[in-house]
Amino acid sequence: MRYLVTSALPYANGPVHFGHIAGAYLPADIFVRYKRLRREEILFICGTDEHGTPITFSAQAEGIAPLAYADRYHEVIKGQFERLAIEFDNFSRTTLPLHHELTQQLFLALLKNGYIFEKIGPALFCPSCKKGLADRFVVGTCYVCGFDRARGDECQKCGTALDALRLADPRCKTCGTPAQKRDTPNWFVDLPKLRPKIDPYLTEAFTRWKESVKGEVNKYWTDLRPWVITRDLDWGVRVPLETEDARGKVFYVWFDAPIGYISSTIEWAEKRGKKDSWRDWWLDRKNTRLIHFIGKDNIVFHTLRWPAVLLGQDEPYLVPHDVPANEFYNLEGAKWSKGEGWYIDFFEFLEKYPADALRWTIARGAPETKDSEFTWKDFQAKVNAELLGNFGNFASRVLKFVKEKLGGNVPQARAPLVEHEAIALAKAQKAHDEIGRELDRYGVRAACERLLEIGAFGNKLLEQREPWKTLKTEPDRCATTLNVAVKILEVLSLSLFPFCPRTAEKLWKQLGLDGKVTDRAWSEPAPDPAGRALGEIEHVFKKVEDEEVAREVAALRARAAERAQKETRVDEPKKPDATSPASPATPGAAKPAAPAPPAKPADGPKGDIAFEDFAKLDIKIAKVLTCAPVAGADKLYQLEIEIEGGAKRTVVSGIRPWYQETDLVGREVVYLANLAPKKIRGAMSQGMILAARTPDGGAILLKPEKTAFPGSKVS
Ligand code: B3M
Ligand code: ZN
Repeated sequence: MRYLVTSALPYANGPVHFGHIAGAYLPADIFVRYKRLRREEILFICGTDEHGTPITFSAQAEGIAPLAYADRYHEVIKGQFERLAIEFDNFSRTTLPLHHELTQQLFLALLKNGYIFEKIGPALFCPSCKKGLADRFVVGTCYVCGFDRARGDECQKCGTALDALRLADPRCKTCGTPAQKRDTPNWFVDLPKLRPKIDPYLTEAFTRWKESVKGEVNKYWTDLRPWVITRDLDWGVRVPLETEDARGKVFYVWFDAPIGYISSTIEWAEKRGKKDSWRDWWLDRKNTRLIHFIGKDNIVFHTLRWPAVLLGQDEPYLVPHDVPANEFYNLEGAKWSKGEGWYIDFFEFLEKYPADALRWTIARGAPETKDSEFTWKDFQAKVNAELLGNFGNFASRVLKFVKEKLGGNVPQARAPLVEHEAIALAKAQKAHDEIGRELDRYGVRAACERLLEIGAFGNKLLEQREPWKTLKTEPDRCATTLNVAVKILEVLSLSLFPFCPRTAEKLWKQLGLDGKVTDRAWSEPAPDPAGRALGEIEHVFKKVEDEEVAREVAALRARAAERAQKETRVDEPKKPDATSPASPATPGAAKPAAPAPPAKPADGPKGDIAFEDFAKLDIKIAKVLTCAPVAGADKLYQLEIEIEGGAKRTVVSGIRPWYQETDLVGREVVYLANLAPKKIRGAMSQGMILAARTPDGGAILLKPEKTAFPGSKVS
């Protein structure tokens, strides 16, 4: 059997965190490594998901183009996977032209087959920004759980994939204005019409899928509705129709994203110079199984909508065979949140600790059936008691003994195996086989437990046989014990490989084995190690001390408390969280607030400043593109301005009493660009427009004397 394994395509919108890794990447990598050792034919596919509104937001906030933003995070994320030894056969991008073409082609096939219809219907619109409010451009109250800041496409509290039109109190995310409904054409996948294909597929798949996945599917399967797949946006895959209605329409990111699995495979095939070989994978239903590793918030997209898109094609595309979705993996009792300071910096972490320590900790606590979490204390326990105390201890006892007491070559088993030895070896072998069976059914956690047993059998054997005593009294016995211990250590290294590949490779070398772990197949009988010279002993893990744990936890809490404080300093008071405290809390609310940093006196002595300080101010010319009053604030305008290179920024400015909207649009202003962004009346203000004060408290905007270009530096 061949396996086409995918991990969810991460949004190129920031680095991935341990939660993502636990959900979609590490379990997949473990599975793939294991299956390769089983000599199964595998293709492991991923890439970045580069469309969608979150990326346009982030890019806008930085004043750069979405593609430039995606470029950066594509590289960052790719680097993260390399650091973690998560090795895809191909890591692609959904902004590749070949992906756009394929998406359009699959859409057209659905259209031709009658599974797509166009309909004019209401969509949300912001009267103040004068634009359509797709997905995350709108916030409102979730109709499932009541969370009052749910995003238009998905509730970040209860995880429901939402229909923005059904939100209560929808408002524009950018300016806070209540959204209006406006009729606009859109294209829908006719899921009800695809039912004759979907029903038998799901019925059959349900014989395999795990309960949590079936539960999620059931929420949508009974009440199948047409799925709207187009948006009024300028970032995404264009709808390939020449009609007036299709102008300015792109596909919803969740329509094109899973197609990225196919386009990544095509890219892989092209790189190998065998362009058409992707078809051997995607169009061979009989011999290939498609397996999607994802987090639970992605279930409906992978189990219902995506298979529907595939089933509506002419060609016999694979449909998902298994969808081993994982629950959430939190951090110290709360959800990961960069904004709220509740995160661990990935790269800093890996400066301090080996990647395999992280892989092991996450694998041990993999959120397979319920949410789990990373805690520093648990990390410490896993490293100290398991990687060091169990595996490391066993390895170093065996290797050191052979090196120091037996001349460095693995001794022959010169006496018949006594019961302890025979049992330990048989049990280790059995645990190895069980690890395989667990991994065949994606049971990473259970597999880890079997692995610990192998180390424990080894350690116990040494205690029972006490080779340090028999060394003098019964050298043949001693040799036999060590021969067996080396065999167990070899089993351990092979078993460990899917979980901690770099550590396993190091052990392999220390065991004096040639080549790589992957040269040995999972079930291949090992040759007798007798006579083999061991390699250099190398220690992989270091003890994690209590002080480190205390320091890290304190730093995490302090950062979150500081962020929470900043939040309450901005103009808008922070709304209390609407959800029950039983769910993973939001960081600011969950943690005991750290003492506030001492407040700086508002009017300190006003001394001279150094030129370096002045040079820090990034003042430049900008051009006002749009201007809109901020609802409920009679002094404020929200301006969209152009800075260098056509980049845009949003600024909230208190000049409304002195300027008409029409006075502002098109004019040049002087703009302080690197003022820390601040939330003002619900809108993020990036920087500040400079004005002179008049004696009566009014304001006069500054203006360059001659025409200057947006972005010209003021110094
Ligand atoms: N980018 C969502 C996520 O990262 C989305 C997955 C796409 S998989 C085709 O959670
Ligand atoms: Zn909700």
